[in-house]
Amino acid sequence: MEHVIDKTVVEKDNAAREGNLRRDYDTLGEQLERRGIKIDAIRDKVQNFGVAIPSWGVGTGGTRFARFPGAGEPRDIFDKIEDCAVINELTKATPSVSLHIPWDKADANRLKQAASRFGLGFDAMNSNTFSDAKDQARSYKYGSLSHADAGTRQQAIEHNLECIEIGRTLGSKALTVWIGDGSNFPGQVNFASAFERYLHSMREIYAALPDDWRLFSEHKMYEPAFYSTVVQDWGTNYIIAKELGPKAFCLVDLGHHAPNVNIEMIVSRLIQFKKLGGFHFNDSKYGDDDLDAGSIDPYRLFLVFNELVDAELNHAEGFNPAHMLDQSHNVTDPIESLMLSAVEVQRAYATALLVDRKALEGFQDANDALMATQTLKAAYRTDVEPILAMARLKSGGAIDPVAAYRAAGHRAKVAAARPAAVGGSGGIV
Ligand code: LRH
Ligand code: MN
Ligand code: MN
Repeated sequence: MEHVIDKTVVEKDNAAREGNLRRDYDTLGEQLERRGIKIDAIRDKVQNFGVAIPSWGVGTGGTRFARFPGAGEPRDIFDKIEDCAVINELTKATPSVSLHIPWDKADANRLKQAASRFGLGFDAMNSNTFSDAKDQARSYKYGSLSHADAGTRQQAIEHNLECIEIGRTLGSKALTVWIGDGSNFPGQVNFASAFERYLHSMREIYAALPDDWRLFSEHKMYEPAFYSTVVQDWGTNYIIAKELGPKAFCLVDLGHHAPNVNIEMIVSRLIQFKKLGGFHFNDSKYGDDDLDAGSIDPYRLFLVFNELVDAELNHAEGFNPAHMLDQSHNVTDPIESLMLSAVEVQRAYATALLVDRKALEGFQDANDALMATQTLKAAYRTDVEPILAMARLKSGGAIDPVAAYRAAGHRAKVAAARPAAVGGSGGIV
């Protein structure tokens, strides 16, 4: 397997940190032992936990006002795959890439080869009918899968079928459909007709799914449509998954809800009714901010994982969520942000594994609200960094991914090889 980052740099950086890490790990191990938890078992679970990198996340994003490209921006999907490889080499937490078509369109066999050089696989394929591709016959300005015009709907359906075809060659097993369809003014569309047309289009896409694939529909409250959105919330999303059939599931992007919505409870409902397909992890303060996972409200991320771990330990039927990041970076190096987000997601998983579930159940049954919530807090307050770092070390990654990345001077190297990207106005979703 090829490496992008010089292994000797990582080894040197690890060597300087390993002694302290082992001491910290042993100390934490002792503490956890007192709580009846085997630290190595948690570390093993963390080691096996992966989250996919969105190909679109490794470039600098932007807002609708401006985009300020960074140095060494990936020029194409092959550079993006190389950047994804860096993230996985150092964190050992991101074994796959989630592609967006047509942004990442290239010969599928070449794509597969490029990824397998670095031992990377492909998670869900993403279709794009929220912007117009070059030379496409009909515009998505007024919608795609729910468009009033049958020809435009057909074009959007065919695009999704093409994504499935590309994904088949790549070994992907899922298609995520997010549409921007909706309206900006009351009266602009008939809610029921638009949703009916959407369902009709999705049925055709569903019918083309290979047997071992899943179809994820992703809801989002608003943006780009600001009055109504066709797939606006988890309720509508659940209806979609239910209407389509057993291979259809709901995808939860953490940034796609109204502020203060209880996302962990949505997650619980979808698990209970076997329709949780997966996640786009990120964080937000106001809307679909696409900030780094756990950067604003790490406790919420923990509470989401508390539900996921509960389902995992209870062997909830059909429970197999896809874990993906979906972020946009304006002021940080995307590789650094994505590495830290992958680590944050693992942190939420590890801390949720520490919850004393038996005690929690007892407090719930006894209506002891204070102790129940303290049981969650006791897990959340535990600093699991030594577990995460040890999992990385054992898998051949970096104890401190950002430090190793900086020591390797990777950004400067690619900046020299990749010509500067042009800035300009925004237009990111
Ligand atoms: C929409 C979204 C969706 C898209 C991605 C680029 O806001 O979250 O997942 O595919 O952003
Ligand atoms: Mn998303
Ligand atoms: Mn989004």
